[in-house]
Amino acid sequence: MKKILIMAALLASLDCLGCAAKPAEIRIVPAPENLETGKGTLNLRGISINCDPALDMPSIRAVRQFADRLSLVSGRTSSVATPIGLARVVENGKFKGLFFIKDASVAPEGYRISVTPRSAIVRASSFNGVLYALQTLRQMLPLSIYGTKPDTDAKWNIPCCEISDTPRFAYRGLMLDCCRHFWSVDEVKKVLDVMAIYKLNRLHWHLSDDQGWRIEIDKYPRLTEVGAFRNGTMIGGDWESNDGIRYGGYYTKDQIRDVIAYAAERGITIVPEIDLPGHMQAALTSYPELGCAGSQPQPYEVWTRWGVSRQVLNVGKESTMKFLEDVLGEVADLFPGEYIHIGGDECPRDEWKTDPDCQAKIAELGLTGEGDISAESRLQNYVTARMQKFLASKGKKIIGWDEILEGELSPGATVMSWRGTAGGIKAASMGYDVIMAPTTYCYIDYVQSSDLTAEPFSITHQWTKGDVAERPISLERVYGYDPLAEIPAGDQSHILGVQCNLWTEYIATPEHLEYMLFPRLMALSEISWSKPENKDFDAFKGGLAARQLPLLDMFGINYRKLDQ
Ligand code: TNX
Repeated sequence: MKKILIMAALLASLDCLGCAAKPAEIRIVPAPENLETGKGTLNLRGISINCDPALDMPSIRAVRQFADRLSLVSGRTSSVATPIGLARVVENGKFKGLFFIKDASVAPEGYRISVTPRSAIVRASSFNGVLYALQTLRQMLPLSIYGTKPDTDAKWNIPCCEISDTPRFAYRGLMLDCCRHFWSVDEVKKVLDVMAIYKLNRLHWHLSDDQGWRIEIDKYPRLTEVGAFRNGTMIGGDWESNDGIRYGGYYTKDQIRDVIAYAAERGITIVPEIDLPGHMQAALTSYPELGCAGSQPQPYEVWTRWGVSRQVLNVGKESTMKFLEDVLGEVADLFPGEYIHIGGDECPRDEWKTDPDCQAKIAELGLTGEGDISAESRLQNYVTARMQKFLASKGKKIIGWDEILEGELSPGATVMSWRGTAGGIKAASMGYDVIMAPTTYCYIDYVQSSDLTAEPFSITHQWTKGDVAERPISLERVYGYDPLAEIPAGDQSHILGVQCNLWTEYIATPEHLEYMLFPRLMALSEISWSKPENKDFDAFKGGLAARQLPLLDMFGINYRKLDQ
């Protein structure tokens, strides 16, 4: 791609960009694979829109929504027709208008846009491809295309250009921790809205943890009656404190179905996570019989502090396995995606060492320790393998945090590399699929600049002595990550993609959540979608200032200001 900056003199009249005097530069985020601009523009105001009837209904619906919005904001109606034989008509090149054509030769999720002064032709093979073409078109239009008020002063032109675009990775994800702090359905939808604009396609929804169980499970009502609420929360970084305020919440199955459908309309698949067999204190509080003998302290309580709880599931009991299969069964029935995340991280195995059921299970399975891998560690392998097999019977594949790689892991599991990149590199070399989400680049709960005095209290403040953070996860740091760096060429096909994780121990309000998400989410968009040769931090940052951050302002979304 020669240049991804579109000199859009046509946008010069846009008041909301505050740049009426000089031509605005727009830079599509994420940077497309190929974009060549030509001479002239095409006016979309009142343009007739034609959709290939071979496109699926969701695609046609998405085009209609675009047309309705364009009609509203531009003040002239654009109607959508679905004439038979459209593809052939377009081949003749004689017609005026905006055309959406199904073209099987376009890569999955990819799209092509060809704009002349008479017509714009969009080609895609899939629903996501159509959505992404529409997102790119929006980014070429005045900002008011995202609004709901007529902006008849604006020029509804797009530049003549040729775009062909495909994502670098199939998995472009964000993890949202709804356990440490709970985020309403509306807040989750707000995040999905922005993810869709930036062509992200997976929301990893962290739904269970020590500090709260967030998903309704019919067979185990106490998970939400009891496990969804804690009696207070530690204050700031003080481990011994407790604000004494009951805190919690959960999603009903109907709410979850609503979020799944909302995400699907935006091309986003939800990956639900039930974190097991550690991070289970909320479940243990709901059903203490799932715990280990002698577990202390008693009674169990939904945790009011952060950190790694030593109280874990008693996986030696068959009844615990049944609990897990029942829960995962309901989760699998609810979520249509192919992956269920089963956690697996940070499971201290001390309780298993003295629990008679766990020791009996270890003996029954003939598990022995070897080198770094203890018999208890192998017991966790057994749990992972059983859940993997159970979920396979429901047509689902598992993802686990990189701890699942310790010991033995059955083929077909996907490893999410979080403790740096080493786990991902190793897993890929062993033939497992991998999603890269290393703390070193992708942990957006970490602070965004080294000056801790200038940032809201975060997990970095908690763990750093003094006022200077050594390795902030700045916008530039996220942007600079290449998920394929260090991966030998032969293993690269196993890297499904990349994800940023937003853990929320120290994030209690939507404003703070948004501050941590943006604009780092746009950097994630670019590292997951764009080819490295098309990345350019300065141009990206310029585009944020000129266009993407004003868009967040328009939506009333908070974000961290750019460093000068
Ligand atoms: C580690 S990442 C965790 C989380 C914490 C996070 C804080 C992972 C699999 N486990 O439980 O919230 O660190 O950054």
